[in-house]
Amino acid sequence: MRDRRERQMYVCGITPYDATHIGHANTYVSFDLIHRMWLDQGREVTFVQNVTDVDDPLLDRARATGQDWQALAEGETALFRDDMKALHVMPPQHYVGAVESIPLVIKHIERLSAAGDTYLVDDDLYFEVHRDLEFGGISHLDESTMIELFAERGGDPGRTGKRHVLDCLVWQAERPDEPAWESPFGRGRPGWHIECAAIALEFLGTGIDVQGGGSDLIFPHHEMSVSECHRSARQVPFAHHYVHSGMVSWHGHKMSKSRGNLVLVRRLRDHGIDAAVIRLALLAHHYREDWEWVDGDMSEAQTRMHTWRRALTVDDGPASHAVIQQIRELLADDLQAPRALKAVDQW
Ligand code: 5CA
Ligand code: ZN
Repeated sequence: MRDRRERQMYVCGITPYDATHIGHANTYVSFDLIHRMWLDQGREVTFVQNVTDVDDPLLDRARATGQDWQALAEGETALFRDDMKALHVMPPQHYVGAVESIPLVIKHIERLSAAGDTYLVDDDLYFEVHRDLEFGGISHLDESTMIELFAERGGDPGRTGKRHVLDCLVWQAERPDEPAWESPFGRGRPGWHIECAAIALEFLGTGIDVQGGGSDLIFPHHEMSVSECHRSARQVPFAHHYVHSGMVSWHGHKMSKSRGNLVLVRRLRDHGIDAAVIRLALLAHHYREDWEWVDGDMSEAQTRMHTWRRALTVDDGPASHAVIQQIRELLADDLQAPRALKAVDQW
C-alpha cells in the first residue's frame, strides 16, 4: 500500500463570503508543498477540494449586505482562485461546490439512513456520530471540550430532541428566505460536514493518503465528516494521515472573517507586493506552527527574495544539485520549509 505511486489528498476549501486572508493562504501553501513534493517524487496525485458555496455565514453576509448569495459566492471564489494562482498554489484536479454536490450529498445521506444512522428532530435530519466506533480518534478530545468547540463552530449541542448532544445536522429543512432543494427528506439544504464527506467519497473513496485543512477544522468538522465517511462507505480508515496547518493570528486573535482582523492577500498585492514574496514569508513558518503576522515578516521575505534573485544572475555560482537534494530531504521530513529556505540562503 505504502509503495504505490499514486497519492490522494482532500483539502477543505473556503467558504466564499470574504477575500482570501493570510491565514487561508498559509493553509493552502502548506498543502501545496505536499502536492509539489509528491509530484517531484514522480507520483500521480489526485487532489480534491470543495468550496462551501452555501452555508449559514455566507447567507448571513449576503443578507447583511443586500447581495445575492450566489453572486457573492461566485465573486469571492473567483478572487480566491486568482490569489491562489498568484501564490503559485497548484489547483486541485477536482474543485467542487457544495451546491453542485447536492445530489451526491443526498446519495450519502440515503446510505447513512439505510444503515439506521440518521434520525429526525422536527424536520431536520441528524447523523448519530457514535455509530462510528472511531468517532473521537482524530481530535482525541474529552467530551466537554468537544461540546464547547461544537457550540463555537457551527454546532447545536443545546438543541432538545437529539439522541446525543454531539449528533450533527446532515439535512436542514427549508427556512424562510433561504435557498432549498428537493430531497427524499423534504426540501432543505445540506449540513456542513456531509458536504465534505460526500465530495471526498465520490472523487477519492476511502483509504486516501491525506485529509487536510487548518487546525480549527479538527473538531468538529473533520471528526464528524470522517465519521460520516466511515459509515457511508462502510470502510475504515477514511484517511491514513489527518494533517492540520497552524493558525495565523493578527492583533492577538486568530485571523478570521467573522472577527474581521484580516490581512488580505489581495490588498497586499494591490499595494504592489509580489505574491512570491508573500509565499516566502509564509514558508518561513513551519506548517504546524501557530504564529502572529507582523509587518516585519514581509520585509524579511523581501530581502531574502532580492538576495536569491541576485544570486541567480551570477553566471559562475555554485552548482545547485546538492541544495536541491537537501530541500527534498527537508520537505520529506515533515515539511521543514523554514530549514529549506535557510539551505537556499546558505547556497
Ligand atoms: N469551507 C470550510 C471548510 S469545508 C471552511 O472552513 N472555510 S474557511 O473559509 O473558513 O476556511 C478555509 C481554510 O482556511 C480552512 O482550512 C481553515 O482551517 C483555514 N483557515 C481559516 N482561518 C485561518 C487562519 N487564521 N490561519 C490559518 N488557516 C486558516
Ligand atoms: Zn470541509
